[in-house]
Amino acid sequence: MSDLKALLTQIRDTFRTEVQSVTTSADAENLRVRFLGKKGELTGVLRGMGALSPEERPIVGQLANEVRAEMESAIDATLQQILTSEKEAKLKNQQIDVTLPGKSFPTGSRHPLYKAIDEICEVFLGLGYSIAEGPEVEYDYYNFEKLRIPKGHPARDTQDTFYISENILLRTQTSPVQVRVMENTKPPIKVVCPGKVYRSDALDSTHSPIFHQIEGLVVDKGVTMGDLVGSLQLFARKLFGENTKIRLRPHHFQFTEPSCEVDLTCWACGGKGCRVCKGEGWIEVLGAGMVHPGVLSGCGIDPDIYSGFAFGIGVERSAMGRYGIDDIRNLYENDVRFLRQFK
Ligand code: 2U9
Repeated sequence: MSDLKALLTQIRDTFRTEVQSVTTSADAENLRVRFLGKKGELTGVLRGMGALSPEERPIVGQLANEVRAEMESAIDATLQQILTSEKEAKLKNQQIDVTLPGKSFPTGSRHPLYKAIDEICEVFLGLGYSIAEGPEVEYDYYNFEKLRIPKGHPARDTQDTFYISENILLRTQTSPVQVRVMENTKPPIKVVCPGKVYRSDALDSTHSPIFHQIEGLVVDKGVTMGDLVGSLQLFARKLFGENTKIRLRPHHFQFTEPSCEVDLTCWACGGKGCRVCKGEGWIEVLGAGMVHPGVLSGCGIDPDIYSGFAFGIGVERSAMGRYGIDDIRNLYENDVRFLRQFK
């Protein structure tokens, strides 16, 4: 019995020394297996207890239990300590320095032409208009015929375009969208139609074979030229500022009668005359007129009951004026050094 007691004390002393040098959770587990596992040192002693007399067994048993309890609680306490400090070390390593400068991700920006389209459409949405879109590859019928420009008419010369076939072409204006709206909608109608249009013009500093328009159309009972003037005045003030005035000059379009070109007081000098307006004080931005009765009836709307006005805004010209761009080609070359300025 005294042999076993001495062995137990020796195992305990060895354990006490070794537990001091445990530094990782893996060390602690190894120690547990070595002393308390199935083939561990303490288990070995307990097996030897079978040879003891019934009187000796409880005495050695009690000591063995004390040793086991001490080992278990020492390992648990050590493990707990290690886990806590391992967690602390991990947190320390993972510390986020919120004062570090962030990584910059290069982001693009909206193209100035589309910024201009958005701004203009936003104003008309605020005035109760809806937005309508339609195909860029269009029938001659919708692009010209329905707008009173039959084959051979001189008005076709100023809107020469690209033909896909004899009767299919790239639209020269967004007017065919309004024609489609009129065919399908009973008035009142109040729409703006933004989009790309095509004309076979040579590219120079002010012309491009692809450009953008926003056309508007209002059709209802009793719509007058006074409504047109009032609406365009409101639009000009909202987009260019409260002091902006408009001026109408007589003009001719096949699809409107009467027709006019519309000037705004120069946004740079307010009307005094400067470099931007070439000393005029006025800048031409859009064309407009009362929808020709022949166009209304051609789209199934009775001109004796309904009347309407229409207008067209050249987006490139508006954007160039607003942003001081002197060459239209800048808008299509997609040079980021140019585009970055409109961020
Ligand atoms: C329908 C009836 C009438 C649309 C209109 C203009 C006047 C106009 C130009 C502005 C600059 C073209 O891009 S631009 O060169 N447009 O002056 N457009 S009235 O009139 C319509 C449209 C559709 C059914």
